[in-house]
Amino acid sequence: MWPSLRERPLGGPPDAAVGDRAHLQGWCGNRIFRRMEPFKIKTVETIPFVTRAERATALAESGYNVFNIPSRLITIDLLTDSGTSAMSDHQWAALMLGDESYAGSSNYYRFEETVQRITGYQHVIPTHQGRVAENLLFTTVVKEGDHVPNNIHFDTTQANIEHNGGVAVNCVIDEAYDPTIDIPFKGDMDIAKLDRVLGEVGRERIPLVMLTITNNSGGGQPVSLENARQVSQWCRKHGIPFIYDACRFAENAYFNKVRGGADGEIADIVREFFALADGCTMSAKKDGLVNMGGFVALNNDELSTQITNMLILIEGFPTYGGLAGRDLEAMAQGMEEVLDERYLAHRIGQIQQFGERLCDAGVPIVLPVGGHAVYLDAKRFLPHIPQEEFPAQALTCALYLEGGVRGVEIGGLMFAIHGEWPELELVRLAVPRRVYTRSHLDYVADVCANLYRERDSIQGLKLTYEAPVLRHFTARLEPVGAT
Ligand code: P70
Repeated sequence: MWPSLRERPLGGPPDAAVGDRAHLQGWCGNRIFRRMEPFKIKTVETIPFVTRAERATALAESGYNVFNIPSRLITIDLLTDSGTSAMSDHQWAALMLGDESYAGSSNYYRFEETVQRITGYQHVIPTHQGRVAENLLFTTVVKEGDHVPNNIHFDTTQANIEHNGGVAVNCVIDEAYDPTIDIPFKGDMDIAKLDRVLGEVGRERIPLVMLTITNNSGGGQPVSLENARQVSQWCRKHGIPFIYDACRFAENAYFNKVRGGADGEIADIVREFFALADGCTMSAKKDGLVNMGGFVALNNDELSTQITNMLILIEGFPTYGGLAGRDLEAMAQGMEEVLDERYLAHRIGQIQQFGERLCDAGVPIVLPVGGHAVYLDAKRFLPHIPQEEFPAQALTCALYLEGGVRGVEIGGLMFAIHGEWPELELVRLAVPRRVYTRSHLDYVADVCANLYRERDSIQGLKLTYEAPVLRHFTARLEPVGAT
């Protein structure tokens, strides 16, 4: 039985010697202390404070879309954990090792060797971010009418598949759609759903199966090693390539260590995962701990050649792929640092604790707490707002107005694109890596709790502009009843 939020085993590094809540607590010899950041601060950035009146104006001018608000008007920015990490001193030092040769930069070779060692994949194709890796892969393998299963596709993956005439199919376990069900690996793929897709369209129409670790659209939930094995076996049986969307691979591995299913060093668990598949796309803006970067890594020679040819067309020469040499060096360093178990214990613990504070205040969130974010459940937060009036977007705007906190809607605005409304209406509060401390997140929890007490005053929204693809980035809205 998976224990309740406060009692569940969380694990920690082998030397922790503190029982089962190590990632909420610090460690030093055999004594237990409160958990602390396993780093100290070398450079600081002033946080903007703005008045409520200024925030109200900014919100109206943004078309009730927080993507349109300038960052100088944001107090705590939880829009995304992507490209927002603080780099380490070693990463900043790595930038000075930039070798900006057009061809054969030494930074590429370090990067290639690092990714090969971490993933075990032979071919390493750098891109400037994750969606380009997806674009390269899907334009190469997806044909009109093809179906691509995933646990849940993220918006850019789905859009890239559809842009190539394919159909993105979500095959996550049913439990993922109920924010109240608290099970350890809610990102797992439902193999019976894979069978169903296969039965409907046939093997030739499935160019690959993806698995997103952790499952971002479903609450940042991990995928178990056991489930990855099952997906791998299924793919091998049917001769279908298996590719990870690996943005948060290290967080996913850590969850497997503390929630059961895998033992040993994080690097070994990571290798075990990658060994089950044929390759991955990666946005290194997440677990690569850089502000820009990504890659495709693959074993298949022919596919890699095709993708590399496309890379030259749209990104650049294969040894830089849309990045400066120095960026490749920083990315290689980040890929190493993210495997540090002490860092991961801090990271996962920080978000767990943030989630606990919200639960204590009665704020409805997705359970269990995921890896990179806490997700507010807007359907339960704002039951008086019907889904057609974008409750999660209304809540996102209210959070900004209340405390200058920027989250992001993951609900109808992002995903209701073919007249079908998604099951989940969430506001994601994504935590940048190594950027905010406990007191920043305590402040956000207070803002959420205040708003929850005054939830009845929050109004729904209606669209005044939408783009044909990925509309949430540029949409404009206004409060229902405004005109
Ligand atoms: C996020 C960002 C990016 C992403 C991802 C998965 C599982 C691929 C990508 C694309 C996007 C975002 C969302 C809302 C606000 C800001 C940014 N996810 N696969 O925050 O990677 O961005 O490098 O092209 O999560 O989750 P890239």
